[in-house]
Amino acid sequence: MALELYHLHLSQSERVVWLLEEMQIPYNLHVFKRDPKTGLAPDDLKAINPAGTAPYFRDTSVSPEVAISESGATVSYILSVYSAGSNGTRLVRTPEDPDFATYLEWFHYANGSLHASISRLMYFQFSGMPSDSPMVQRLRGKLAGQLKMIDDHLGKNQWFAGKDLSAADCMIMFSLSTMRGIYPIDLGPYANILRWLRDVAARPAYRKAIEKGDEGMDPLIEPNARRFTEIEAFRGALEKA
Ligand SMILES: N[C@@H](CCC(=O)N[C@@H](CS)C(=O)NCC(=O)O)C(=O)O
Repeated sequence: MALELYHLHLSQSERVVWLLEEMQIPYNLHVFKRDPKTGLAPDDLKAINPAGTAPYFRDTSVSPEVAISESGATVSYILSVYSAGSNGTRLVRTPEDPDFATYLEWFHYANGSLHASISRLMYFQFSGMPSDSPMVQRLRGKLAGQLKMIDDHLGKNQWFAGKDLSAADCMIMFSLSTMRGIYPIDLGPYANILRWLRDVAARPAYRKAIEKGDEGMDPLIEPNARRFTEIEAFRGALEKA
């Protein structure tokens, strides 16, 4: 097996690093740092991935080789082809599992709804749009509703798809942790989300993923997480946020 994962520092490709660490599947990790000025992918990553983003994933053990540049598709591919991982960890749910529909819903909620809301707000923040503008207020209200719904769910379930960790947790984690270094969100009112963040950060595989991909950065699990002001393009907006 030759799995190649191209990961961008402080980015949603951490989802795939974490998944592979949980499943203990051998892979080669190629880490790229964000451009310190623009915060975007560096040219050497853009030269490898035509989409210019991370994650970028290749499975060279099959012919023709597989190449994917969407995190959700990469996670689904790994789960379909290597389902149980080398240590038997089963992070996928199938129609026979009682939590199958819940799993699917949260898996897709990660990028389809939660990250979509946060990244829209992030672009407004970068554009300098005042935080009291009607559009920002409206989106913030929507995000607060989403966080409340997640918090209620995690009040009744230890993990997103019930009592065990699943790939739905791997998909959601980035938006509620590392992403807050780019778009700050106060999670103080959401005790169940904070409990879940602590549970994730206590997992050796998650720690290992962050250690390998983000140079041992402390996971962003506090109610008010640190901000990535070391990146010039983020600094101005983050200092005002
Ligand atoms: N929907 C894609 C998003 C990929 C994406 O936009 N990745 C960001 C990192 S969070 C990136 O590579 N940004 C660098 C750039 O756009 O130059 C996924 O889930 O993989």
